[in-house]
Amino acid sequence: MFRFLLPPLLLILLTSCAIDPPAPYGPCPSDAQLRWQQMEMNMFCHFGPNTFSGLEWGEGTETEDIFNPTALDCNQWAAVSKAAGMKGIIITAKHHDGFCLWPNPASNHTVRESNWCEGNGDVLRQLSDACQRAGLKFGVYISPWDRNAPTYGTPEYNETFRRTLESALTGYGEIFEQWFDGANGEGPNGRRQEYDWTLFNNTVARLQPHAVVFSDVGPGCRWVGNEEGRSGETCWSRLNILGFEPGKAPAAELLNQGEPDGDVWLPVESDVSIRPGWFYHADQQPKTLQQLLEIYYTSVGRNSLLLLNVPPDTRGLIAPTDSLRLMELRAALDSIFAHDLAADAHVEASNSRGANYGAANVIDTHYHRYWAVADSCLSPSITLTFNHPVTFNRIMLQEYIPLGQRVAQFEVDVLLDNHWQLLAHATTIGYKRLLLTPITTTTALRVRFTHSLACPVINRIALYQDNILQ
Ligand code: FUL
Repeated sequence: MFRFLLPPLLLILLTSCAIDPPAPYGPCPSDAQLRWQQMEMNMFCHFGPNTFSGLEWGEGTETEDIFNPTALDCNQWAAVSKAAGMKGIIITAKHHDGFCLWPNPASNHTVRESNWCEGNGDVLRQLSDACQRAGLKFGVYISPWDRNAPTYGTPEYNETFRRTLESALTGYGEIFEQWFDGANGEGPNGRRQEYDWTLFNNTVARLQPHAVVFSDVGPGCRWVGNEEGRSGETCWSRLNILGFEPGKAPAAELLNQGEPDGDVWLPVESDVSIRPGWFYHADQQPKTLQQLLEIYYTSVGRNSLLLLNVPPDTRGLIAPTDSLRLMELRAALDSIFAHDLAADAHVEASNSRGANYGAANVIDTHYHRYWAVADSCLSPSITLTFNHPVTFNRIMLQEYIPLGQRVAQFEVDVLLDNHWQLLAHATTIGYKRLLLTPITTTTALRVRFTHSLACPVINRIALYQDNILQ
């Protein structure tokens, strides 16, 4: 009889000894938001009548035939994006001019009405297929502002837009992100539209439950507040959104920095173009490698996802200047981040929650292993000691955001001539924080968490050397 009771008893004893993980703090990311944040860098493609007219905001009066790419090849977009290390592509399926890059049954201003491919072309089909083949995720920008739709400015338009969403979100497989622009100008008859955001968001949620919805205020992720790829030095993935909507958003600074007590989890997306314009213009040049690296540090390195726009040209191809620049960026990022100089450090912390939550987890690359401390410990420190002097100028820290964002302030010291010296200080960490420091050689590095909203939960600390952007 005891023989049978023993195993369950042991199990109960063992589980009661296991230490609980820290309880989630505040709003936390959904699975879809976490997967989205882990993508880190995606490609935006602005493509449509503006590519051919040279405008940035088409009038909506352009003839459909203006859309006439001579050598469209979405496999080339996907190949470039993949080789650059992007994880997904978002295309302007409909920009403000109203032209649809797919034969949208809710519109008469689409590829179907053009001579391109004798009216049988479908850019969304080509791109979604290309993404699937390349192992990339696929997303759509669909502008609610429409300078062509005859019903724009009347309640009927909301229904037209719902049907537009329905068509784009059902015919092309899984959509990882729905991009809603906040722009709300005049329609063809000079009227503005009262958007039914509840209807729009519900439609996306119903048809693509895993899609992250971008707008000024989400609900999936938020605009960074500028078009320069610059997230706040302090950047909380939380925001108070009550009373706001796309186009009627909180101040840019608030979008940029978020709020530690925000009522929802709303991570930041930094959208920026590789060129001065969003659409391709033959007389414009892509940003330099240095500029792109800076953008990487101020977006991905500041708790944001980077959505880098690379506009295809009038042939329907990514220009060689741009793909070359992207390959340079990839090579630079690989050379900087391929080798974690702290990977074999000896790690000790002032506090640990116990087994499974040890300090050494910060050099473990498994995402779900993290260092955690006792609930009451709000300002712990952690020390990494190296066998040999290590030379670096970049520090990467990651908070384990599935349990919320907690760290509000921290300082980094290095051991120089047997004395701890302050090297860097910063505020938030979030999903990922990259600190740029002067080139430093040391045998030990210490991070002191000086202000946290709840006990810090850290899943990674790494050191790198960047010889490109000093
Ligand atoms: C803005 C639009 O007005 C621009 O044309 C572009 O699409 C950019 C990404 O969003 O609000």
